[in-house]
Amino acid sequence: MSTDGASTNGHASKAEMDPNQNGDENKKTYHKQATGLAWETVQAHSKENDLKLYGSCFCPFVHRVWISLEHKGLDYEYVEVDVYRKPKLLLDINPRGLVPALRHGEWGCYESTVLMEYLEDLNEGRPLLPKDPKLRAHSRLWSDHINRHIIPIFYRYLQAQEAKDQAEYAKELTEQIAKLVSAADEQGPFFLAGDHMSFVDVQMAPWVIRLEKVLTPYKGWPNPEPGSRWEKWVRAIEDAEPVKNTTSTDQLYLDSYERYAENRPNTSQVREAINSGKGLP
Ligand SMILES: N[C@@H](CCC(=O)N[C@@H](CS)C(=O)NCC(=O)O)C(=O)O
Repeated sequence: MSTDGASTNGHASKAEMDPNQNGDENKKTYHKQATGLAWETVQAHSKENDLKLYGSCFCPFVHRVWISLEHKGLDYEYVEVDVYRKPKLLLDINPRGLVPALRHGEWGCYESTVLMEYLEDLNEGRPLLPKDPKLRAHSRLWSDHINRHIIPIFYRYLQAQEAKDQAEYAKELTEQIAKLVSAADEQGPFFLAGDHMSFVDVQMAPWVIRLEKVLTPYKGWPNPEPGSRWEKWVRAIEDAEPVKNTTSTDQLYLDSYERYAENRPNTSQVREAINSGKGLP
């Protein structure tokens, strides 16, 4: 596959246009192949394997599972799918047609948090959940906070077209992140004490990356305050090898999220859920 083809640079020729472009070839669309270090990781994991991650390179939910696989150092195969054209091999695992999906031998499953738990339960490679039951519950509690209170507001804010709404959602996102940070170990740099990434860090990492690479350019989301605990955490996440090795170059995120930033029709199930006030898929 070429790295600079029409379907990988965010533009597409008329014949290849995606539904979210709504017939306008000048609109950027989602990338269909990772770039930068993430592309190197795809290539290093292109060989047939019993454990397969079906993913789309721009997707933050996929990013979670991918970071987990890299953190654990498991053998796996990364399979890129065009999630809006829903190949049968994806629908066979996930009738909802969402990525990430995982196949392990004959068995398949989906939902990013469930998949992270599954990989944890394999007890192979570096764990992400701590041993202590109370710390495990603490990790699950704050993962739930991310899923319920941070991710929906991230999309609501990104899709908001009115300045008034953007200001309201920026405030709410700031408050929800502040709650998460206040639950983190005081020193860090990660969520739990000690110098290692764990479950909550991986749950949050894809959105840490997209705050800077998507929400800042499109909606003016501010950089973390210098010297703050939040800044320390953001830098630790960005510098973690499993995160770096699964992150593409900035342009991929800029192009892939233009449809959300413009709240364009035919973008995704996530966009529809936000606009109709329903829970995320
Ligand atoms: N709750 C799911 C959400 C996954 C999800 O929304 N994935 C998006 C891509 S980022 C998707 O598959 N969209 C397909 C569609 O909108 O049809 C999870 O945590 O895995």
